[in-house]
Amino acid sequence: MNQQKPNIIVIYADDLGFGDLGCYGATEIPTPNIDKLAAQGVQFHNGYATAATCTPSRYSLLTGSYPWRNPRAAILAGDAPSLITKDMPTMPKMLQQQGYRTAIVGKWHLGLGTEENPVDWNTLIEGTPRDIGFDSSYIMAATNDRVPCVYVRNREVENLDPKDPITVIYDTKGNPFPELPTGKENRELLTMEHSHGHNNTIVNGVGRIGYMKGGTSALWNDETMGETFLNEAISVISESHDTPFFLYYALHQPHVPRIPNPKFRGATNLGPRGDVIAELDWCVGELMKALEQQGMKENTLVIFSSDNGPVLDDGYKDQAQELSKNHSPAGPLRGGKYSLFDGGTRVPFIVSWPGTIPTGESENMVCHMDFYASFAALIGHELEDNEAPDSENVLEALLAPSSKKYEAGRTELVTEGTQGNTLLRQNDWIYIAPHVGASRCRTTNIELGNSLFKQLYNIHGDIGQQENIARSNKDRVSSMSARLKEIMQGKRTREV
Ligand code: NG6
Ligand code: CA
Repeated sequence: MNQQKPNIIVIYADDLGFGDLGCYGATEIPTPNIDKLAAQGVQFHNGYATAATCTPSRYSLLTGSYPWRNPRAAILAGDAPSLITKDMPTMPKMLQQQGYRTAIVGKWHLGLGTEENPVDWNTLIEGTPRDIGFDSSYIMAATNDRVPCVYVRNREVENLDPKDPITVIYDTKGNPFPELPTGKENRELLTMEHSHGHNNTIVNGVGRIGYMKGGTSALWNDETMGETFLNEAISVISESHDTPFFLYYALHQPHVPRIPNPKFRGATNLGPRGDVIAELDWCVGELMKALEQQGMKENTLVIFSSDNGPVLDDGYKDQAQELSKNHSPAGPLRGGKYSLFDGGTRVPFIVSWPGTIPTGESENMVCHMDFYASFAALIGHELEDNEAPDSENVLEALLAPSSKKYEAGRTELVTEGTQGNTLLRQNDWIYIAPHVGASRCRTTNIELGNSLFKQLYNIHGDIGQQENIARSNKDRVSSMSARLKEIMQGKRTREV
C-alpha cells in the first residue's frame, strides 16, 4: 500500500469499566484480544472520558468540546434531535477534509433529525452522522435499551416494510399503543425482567425505554448485534484500499440489556455481563484479524476505550451484581457510571500502532476529547479558531509509554458525573465541587459522589478516593474551585 496518512480506528465500548479487562487486572473475564492489543501498544492508567454517561462523553469525542458547553448534552431519548448540528466543526469532518474516508458503525446516541425536522423513521432522515462528517453510517439510534430497536443505514431504517411504518413515542404518561404489550403490564412475556425503568414496549422479550409500534421486519436481533456491527466494521476496512480511513467502531457491549450471542453464553461465571465482555473481546480480535489480513496492521493507529465507567444493575435482573463477588468492574476506583468519583470517567485506554510506537504502559493523563487536536497534529491540519476549543494536542503522550506522570499529556481536566455536576482534576488532585443530590443512587447502587461539602482527594496513595482532605488543604480547595469556575465560564483549555 502506498499511502502516507495512517488509518485511524477508535473502538469505543459502552459502559466498560477500568477493572473489566485482563490487562487492567480482571481475573474473571477472559479478554485475550484486548490484552494483546495492550501488550503491543501503550496502555494508559489515566485515560479519561469527559463524562460518566454516554451522550456527553461521545459529544466531546467528536467535537473536542466539553459537554457542559452544550446544555442539551445529557443522556438523550431515542427520538431526540441531533445534538451536533451541521454547522459545527467535528473530528470526522476535519479528517474528511484531509482526505480520509470516514465511517461510523455501532452506537450513536447523539440524536437524529433536527429541531425543525424531527426524525421520521419512515422517510430519509436528516441530521444523521452523514451530516456531521461521516461518509458512511451504520448505527443504532440511541442505546440497546431504547426504542426504536432498528438499525439505521445512512439515512434509512434498514429492512423497513413501508406497509408497516414505525411510530416512536417517548413523551407520554401511559402506553400510547394499548394493543401492544408493555413490560409494565405484561411481565409474563419477558425473557429478561427489568429491575428499574425499562417497562415500556417489549421488543424481543425485553422491556425497553420508550414506546414503539410497527417496523416488525426491521427489528434488530439482540443476540446477533455484536456480529452485525463487527461485519459492518470489517467491510469498512476491506473497502478502504486507496484512501486512508477513519473508523469509529462504537460497540454496544456491555450496556444493558446484556444479551450475548449464544456462542458466548456461559463464557464466564459472571452471567450475561461477563459473557458480553468476552464477546466484545472477540469482536476486537476479529477486527484486528481483518486488519492484518488486509495488510493494514502497521499503517493503522488503533485506540480502544470506553464511553464511561461500569454499572452492574442498570435496570435488568441479569445477576450482574450477585455474580460479581470476585470481580471489581471499576478496579481500585470508587464509584462507576453516573459517578463523580473516578470510576465514572477513568476508563480502559489503549493505543496501538505496531511498528511505529514503542510498547509499554503510561501514567500520563489523556482524554477522548483530545483525539481531535491530536489527530489534527498527526496529519498536519491546523485547527481553526472555532475548532475543538477544549481539545489538547496530546500526541506525544498518546504515542509513547511513560512511567512518569504528567511528563506529557494533560495536567488538568474537568469531568462530569451526571449533567452539569463537575469536578476538576489537576495532576494528582481531584476537587469535587459541592452538588445537591443523592450520594448513592438507590437503583444502580452506585456512589454518585454528590455532597454539599467540598471534596478534595489526592489519588497518589489514595486511588480509591477514601479520604476527603479538603479541610486540611483550604488553599488548594479555593484555587481549584476558582479554576473550575474559570474553565466553566468559558475559558478555553486550548490557547489559540
Ligand atoms: C438511563 C437508563 C439506563 C441507561 C442510561 C444510558 C433507566 C432507569 N436507566 O436513564 O439503563 O440506558 O440511561 O446509558 O432508564 S448510557 O450509557 O447511554 O449513558
Ligand atoms: Ca455508556
